[in-house]
Amino acid sequence: MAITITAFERSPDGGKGLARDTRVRWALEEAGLPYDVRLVSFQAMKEEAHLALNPFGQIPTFEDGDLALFETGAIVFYIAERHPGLLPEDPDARARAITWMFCALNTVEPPILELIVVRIIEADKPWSEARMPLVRDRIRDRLKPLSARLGEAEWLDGAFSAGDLLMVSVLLRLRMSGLLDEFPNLAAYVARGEARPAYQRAFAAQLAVNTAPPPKK
Ligand code: GTB
Repeated sequence: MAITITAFERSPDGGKGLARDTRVRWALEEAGLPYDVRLVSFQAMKEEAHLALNPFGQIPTFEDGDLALFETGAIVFYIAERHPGLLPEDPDARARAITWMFCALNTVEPPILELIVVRIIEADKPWSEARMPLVRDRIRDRLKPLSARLGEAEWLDGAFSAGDLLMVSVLLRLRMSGLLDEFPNLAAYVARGEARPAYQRAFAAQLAVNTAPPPKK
């Protein structure tokens, strides 16, 4: 039975690939797995059928036969564990790659999400402008050690892994901020991730959805 994921009927980013279904699409493409996409409106995401898949009414969700998953990190991990190409065979190298997956989502992404809160969600609040330099510095506090660890290496720990997939996906959100350009090796790392054919296919698939004429109601 084909894998089915959910994605925004229309992503607020208009197809820049920033919604989290792109991460799942990318993992599926790296693993060479075909998949179907069920597009959901903001309203449908809060209805019973979708809440049964994700109690928080969010995308992406993932269905593989009788198994239904939510949380992008868990979905990418599920794919990576069962299909070659996203996690090394060697147990220690595998554990390190998984560490980078958690690092991307738990250590690097949170301050980046704060940037989006300040820039978009709280843009009209009186404290928003004053908070921005602090938020940008907190992101730099994460990028500096990450940049130092990556050095001139191609990927974070040997061959490309699910750790790189998630880290690149997280860093991609910084593009508009200019922060990535302060760390040329990280900018090059993100560019290497984006250049992968699997990422290109994932990006094109979500772009096609978001630039298609709106469905006739
Ligand atoms: N921890 C969960 C996971 O990793 O799967 C978080 C899932 C999540 O945040 N989903 C978002 C969602 O469904 C979409 S990706 N939001 C709707 C809601 O909560 O009602 C976050 C996102 C949304 C939009 C943009 N954008 O337009 O740039 C980027 C990222």
